[in-house]
Amino acid sequence: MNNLMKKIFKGLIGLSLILSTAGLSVMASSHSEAPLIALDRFADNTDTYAFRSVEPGREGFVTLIANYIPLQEPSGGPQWFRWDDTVLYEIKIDNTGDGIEDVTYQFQFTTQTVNADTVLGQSTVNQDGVIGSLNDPDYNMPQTYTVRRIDRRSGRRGQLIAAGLRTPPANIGPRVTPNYETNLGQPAVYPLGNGGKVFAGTRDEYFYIDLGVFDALNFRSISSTGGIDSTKGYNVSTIALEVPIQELTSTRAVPSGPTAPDAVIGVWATASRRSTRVLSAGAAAHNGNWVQVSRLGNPLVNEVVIPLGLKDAFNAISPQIDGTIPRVVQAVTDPELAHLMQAVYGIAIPPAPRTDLVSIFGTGIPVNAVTGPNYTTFLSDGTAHEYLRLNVAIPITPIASINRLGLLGGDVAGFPNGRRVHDDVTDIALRAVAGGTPFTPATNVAPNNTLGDGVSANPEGPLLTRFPYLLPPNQGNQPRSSNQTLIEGKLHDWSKAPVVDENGNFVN
Ligand SMILES: [Ca+2]
Ligand SMILES: [Ca+2]
Ligand SMILES: [Ca+2]
Repeated sequence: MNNLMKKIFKGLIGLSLILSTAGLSVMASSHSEAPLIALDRFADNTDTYAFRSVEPGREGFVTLIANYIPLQEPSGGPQWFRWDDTVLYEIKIDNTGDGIEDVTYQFQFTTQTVNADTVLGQSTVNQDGVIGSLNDPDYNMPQTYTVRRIDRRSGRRGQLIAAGLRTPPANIGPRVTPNYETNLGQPAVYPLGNGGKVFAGTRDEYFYIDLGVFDALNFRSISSTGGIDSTKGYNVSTIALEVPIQELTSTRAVPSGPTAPDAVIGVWATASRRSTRVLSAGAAAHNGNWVQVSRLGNPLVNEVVIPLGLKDAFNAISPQIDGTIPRVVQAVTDPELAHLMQAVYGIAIPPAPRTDLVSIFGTGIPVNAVTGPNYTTFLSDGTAHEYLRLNVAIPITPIASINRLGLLGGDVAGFPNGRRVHDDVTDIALRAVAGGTPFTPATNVAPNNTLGDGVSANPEGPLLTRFPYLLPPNQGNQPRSSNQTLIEGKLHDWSKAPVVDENGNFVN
């Protein structure tokens, strides 16, 4: 443990002892106020991403992606999935290390109804029954949204940076939504006044994982192949935002280099609901203050690190107070998952306290001998705050050279430097928790450093090479349960990995 890490760790423990009473009261109030997010999927964060844009020519921008509403069955009509008009969706950036957001982007949606006198929902036959564009009258329940930017230093005043933007409908099928990506997907990418872009709509779930992890680590495989993607064929709702680097840093400038004091930003996403919902016959009124019900920074933290009794509370709190809750700190310094790995796989794990994990998830990685003088993700006021940390001065890795294992694969532009959509965070997290990294040399041996869930690619195909990167949504007329389905006139065998082109058309 170097001196800096010692100091941070002492700070964590000290704070947690002093403030343990405050931590407990947070738990109690959240138990009585926060709904269980599993019962509230329209406000459920699934993944958060933050990376310097890898689309050619866009290195001066950061792409922020917040996904919500998990495991969407593409054929779930006639309403399909849409954004919840009563939820406040937000992406937050801390650039000073205190765990408090300095820049916030807010997204709010409004659903219109063109023709209420139809048995159908999102689409109907108002004209010819084909939704050929975002403004087509057959798009019967279009949603529009606003984007607001709040800057803490300018007095928390919200600035409206876009309004009236239409979201695309669901990918209903080739009859109602033909040429989906050309007609509806790409037209829903809007330019912003700051030179950036924004998109909000349904996409293919790119977070591939074999959910055998929840069956006591009962993976079909514990390496890079041999698993089955549990999210195959499902969609997710994506907010993607691209903004200039200088809009996010503490100096409001492009940092001079990776070790400059303004080079690292912290990123997380949240969902909030009004505190009161009043039901009456056929209607619901939403009033009161916004209450945060979901939060997501680093992947898999709330799933596999935070203990069950704290999961709802963790969803409701700000990163500002993470380090003040002893049980949250302990969950990271001595994670249960590591002990489970030790028992199931019979492997040695690093001893607690896991300062390696505290730095990855809670404080950022300081400059060190392993990653060299030009690498750091450190951003902390001395206390742990859990969110993604992106060093915006580390150069991008061109798409063709990206390694899915990020830093562990020698690709310093990837996780845990922010999180790219390309990063296989399941394998990275399994190896990190098992101590299979250069930060814990004694356990950086097989199988600790070769662990994986057996899924290393998205079965629907590789990412787009342009914003919003995620693939078009899977079509509603292809039930995901059957092994052989007719897709755009061709019999498709789901047991083989399908490949789609950038228009969402299957090419095999
Ligand atoms: Ca801050
Ligand atoms: Ca997928
Ligand atoms: Ca994997």
